[in-house]
Amino acid sequence: MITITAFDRSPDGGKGLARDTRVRWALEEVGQPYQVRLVTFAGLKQPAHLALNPFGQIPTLEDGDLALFETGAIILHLAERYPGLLPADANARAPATSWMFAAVNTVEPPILELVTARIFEADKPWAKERLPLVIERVRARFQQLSARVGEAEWLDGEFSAGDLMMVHVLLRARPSGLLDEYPILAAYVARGEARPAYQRAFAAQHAVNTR
Ligand code: GTB
Repeated sequence: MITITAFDRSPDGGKGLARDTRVRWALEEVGQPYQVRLVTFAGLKQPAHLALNPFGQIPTLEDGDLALFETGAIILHLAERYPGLLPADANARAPATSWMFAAVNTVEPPILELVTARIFEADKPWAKERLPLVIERVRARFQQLSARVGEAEWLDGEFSAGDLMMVHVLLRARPSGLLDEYPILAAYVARGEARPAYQRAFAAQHAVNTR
């Protein structure tokens, strides 16, 4: 049985924004049952968890002999091992993995900066000057991504691990209101959230975080 780790209690209270949600979603898409080991913030920095993730973070995934960290690696592993998240043809797989990397490497960084600026640095004397710069960097990426999505349902043909990653990355920007400035992206995210696999993943993490 696959085991993942998640926050014992996510700071978002179950809104699905912590990264275990994207791994739960991938597991639901490929139809693999899994169990969850909940870890406290103190537990993340203990040797047992550091052996799984040297950075002391969730999520991790254990599958047989494998112990993985980093959601990109975890979801790529699931997508390669189990059908449902990548096309069978190798040439068609490559663009989907491009989108996975684009999500975590190109779109997620400015969103994380935004979260940092809005929440963790909000009390700094320079926060008011920095925030507009960070917002503009998010808008630039959203403009580019929105132009690419256009009228398409998904990023490149069928729904793939690239869409799963991108939708979950974008969700983190929703509380700021910036996502809703881009109706194409807001609709794209809503299509992801409407998937039954996402609904099951969301419900599972919500149950943990509202218990
Ligand atoms: N690059 C890594 C990956 O993709 O797996 C990043 C993993 C990561 O940032 N994990 C976070 C963590 O363990 C949880 S998701 N943090 C604890 C620590 O570093 O000590 C980040 C997160 C946390 C909370 C919310 N929230 O409450 O809304 C959203 C996202």
